[in-house]
Amino acid sequence: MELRDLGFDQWFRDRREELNRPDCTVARVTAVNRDSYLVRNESSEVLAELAGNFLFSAESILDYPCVGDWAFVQYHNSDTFAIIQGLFPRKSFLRRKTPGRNIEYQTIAANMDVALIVQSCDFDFNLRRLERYLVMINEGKIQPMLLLTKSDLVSPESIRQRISEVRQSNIHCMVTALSNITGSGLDQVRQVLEPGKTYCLLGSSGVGKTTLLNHLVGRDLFQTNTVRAKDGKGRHTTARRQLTVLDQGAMLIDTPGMRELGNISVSTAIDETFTDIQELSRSCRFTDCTHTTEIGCSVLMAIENGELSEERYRSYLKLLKESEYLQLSYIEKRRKDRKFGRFIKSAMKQYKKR
Ligand SMILES: Nc1nc2c(ncn2[C@@H]2O[C@H](COP(=O)(O)OP(=O)(O)OP(=O)(O)O)[C@@H](O)[C@H]2O)c(=O)[nH]1
Ligand SMILES: [Mg+2]
Ligand SMILES: [Zn+2]
Repeated sequence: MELRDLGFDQWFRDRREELNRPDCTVARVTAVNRDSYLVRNESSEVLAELAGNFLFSAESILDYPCVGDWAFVQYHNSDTFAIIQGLFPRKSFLRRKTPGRNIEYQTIAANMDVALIVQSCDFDFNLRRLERYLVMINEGKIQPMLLLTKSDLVSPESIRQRISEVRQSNIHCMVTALSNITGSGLDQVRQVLEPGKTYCLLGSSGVGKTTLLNHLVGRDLFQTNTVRAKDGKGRHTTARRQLTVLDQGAMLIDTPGMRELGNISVSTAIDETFTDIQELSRSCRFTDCTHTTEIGCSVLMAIENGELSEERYRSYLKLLKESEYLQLSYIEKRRKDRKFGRFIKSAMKQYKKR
């Protein structure tokens, strides 16, 4: 095995030249634990920790290693242990807002080529959620693919129906229905997976991500768990993100089922962060008050009489605007981006004419 087989392509080789760390070798982060990591190179996979100066210079959570990252490492104890000295820039990455009141992000995985969105054909199928995944994946510059699992639990007609709903929503990524029980559709997935490329399984708990991975590995390497019968909800069995190299050469990152996507909960997080404004807005005259121009808006009145600082109000509006953009559907967002692109173009033309 060579580093190239683990995804270390020309782009990373160029970065290696630029970064010039002759004191280190290169390895890929394959798992993230609470405060240790697994890193893998041409010959082995070993436990690793962060160098002290790494901890010192990290400014945000996004600076810490995540699964899929390429790292500069130093090996110790006859290559049985490694210290991570630094990270390569990420060619692509997925992030989401961390649960809780702070508006902070968390990296899910880095340097993957394709994100496999997994929804089950029965309880879990949901177009809105699918669009939100697509927004996140689109932002990460990653190619999406949709896997509809548990096809054994619904009729062929209902599978066709689901796929046509996807198409009607103008979503054009590749879609495959599969069953981990009967094995139908698994060959199609195997054919898609290219050696040297990295794939990431994303989706709710209990949809069968790990079961699929075990099928592709060829044995029950990772733990799976039954779902609740009444609503098909999973039990959050997979607890850490881990990269597995398949015998056929593709790499698959399994992730814990997501309760919420960051961009779904941004507006809730904003309300939680600005409880004072939330409180005030209850006595606005209109229930759908945007607190910008309305008559009888208690938020505007509170600014007027000095109860609420203008600065806080501004940062509230700014975050709200951002979250509105995040909550646009994938399609709307693309449209908006294009519109904005055209706007810039025509503005540049006007400018040049002058
Ligand atoms: N009928 C049916 N059951 C499936 C299928 N795929 C997975 N299951 C079952 O669904 C349950 C959950 O599967 P997991 O693979 O643990 O789900 P997961 O997506 O990894 O869940 P988390 O690790 O919690 O995120 C297990 O009992 C599986 O046997 C399928 O295609 N058909
Ligand atoms: Mg799992
Ligand atoms: Zn108002």
